[in-house]
Amino acid sequence: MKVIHTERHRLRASKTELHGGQFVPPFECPERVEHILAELARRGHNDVSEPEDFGIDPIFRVHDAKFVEFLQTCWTEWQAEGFEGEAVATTWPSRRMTRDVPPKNIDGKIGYYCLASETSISEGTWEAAEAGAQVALTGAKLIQDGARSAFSLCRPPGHHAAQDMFGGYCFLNNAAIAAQAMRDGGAKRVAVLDVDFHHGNGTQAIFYDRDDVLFLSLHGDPMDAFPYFLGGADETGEGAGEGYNVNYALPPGCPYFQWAEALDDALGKVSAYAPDAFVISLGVDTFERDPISFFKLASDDFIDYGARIARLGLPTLFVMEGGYAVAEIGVNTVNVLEGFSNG
Ligand code: SP5
Ligand code: ZN
Repeated sequence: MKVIHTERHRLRASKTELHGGQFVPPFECPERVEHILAELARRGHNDVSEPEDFGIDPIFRVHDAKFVEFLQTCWTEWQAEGFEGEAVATTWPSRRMTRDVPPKNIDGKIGYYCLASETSISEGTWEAAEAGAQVALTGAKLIQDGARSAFSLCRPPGHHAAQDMFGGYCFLNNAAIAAQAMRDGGAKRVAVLDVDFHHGNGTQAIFYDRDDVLFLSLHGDPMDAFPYFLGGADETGEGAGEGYNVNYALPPGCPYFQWAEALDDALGKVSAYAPDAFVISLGVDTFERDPISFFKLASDDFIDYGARIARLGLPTLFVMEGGYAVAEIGVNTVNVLEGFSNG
């Protein structure tokens, strides 16, 4: 399977994450990619290439122009304000504060565009996120050109980012940008299946009123897990998109057999939809020893579910999302890809 990767992911290297009331080193760190690359090499997957540059237009197909401009200028404006730490939101347009106008001041503007303050913005964040989107777009192009599968090794991840919101370690929605590019490149229908532990709230929001992109997500029940405010089974789409959004909210301690039951149900819906292309938002934070998640998948389970995905026989793009058990992230990720390729 072709792998797309760029070292520019390293430009995303914030020093802080607000976690349990303290600033800690971020769970979402450059070492994650190092472990995945090392495991790919160890198991003979040497077809690794650099992304092409598709420019900014395919990003604007998914994200609002003002939001993109905010991401591009946030760090400079934050420093100009005289702040010494990394850029962290502290004030939001919450309930009964919904004037819906982005403030001029960066301290207000970051809150306007932020969905979770664990994610700090720092030097290089925009550049890394932009490069990650190109990694996703390059994978989409490979699929459009006839590849059976490809792996876009995106970092930072993307599935929490919506049209005009960042957070949950995400800035640009790589999977959504890839899916939209496939549509623009001639695919009539695209299915996006999100197997990251967390609900793909951004991808859901982007495609919620559309029937040309089916979105399905398996995740920790939002009553118990981040992002808390979206991801219920009752969210089924709206307008033309009614029936084209499917959430599987799973309980704390969820074992593989129960997760796989949800997966099989989701794959049945994808098959019935008969998409021209399939995008997998691949987070491996479903792993039993993930430090911030609560599912109980073992490393071998990742091989099994990769094979189940392969049985649909669809052109499939894997887009990297989360996974924070850093020592095991390579094994778990490559297990999915090999399960798919051998399945
Ligand atoms: C892409 C992705 O996986 N983003 C995840 C962002 C999660 N950020 C907030 C995590 C809060 C976790 N609280 C866990 C408590 C563990 N005991
Ligand atoms: Zn996640």
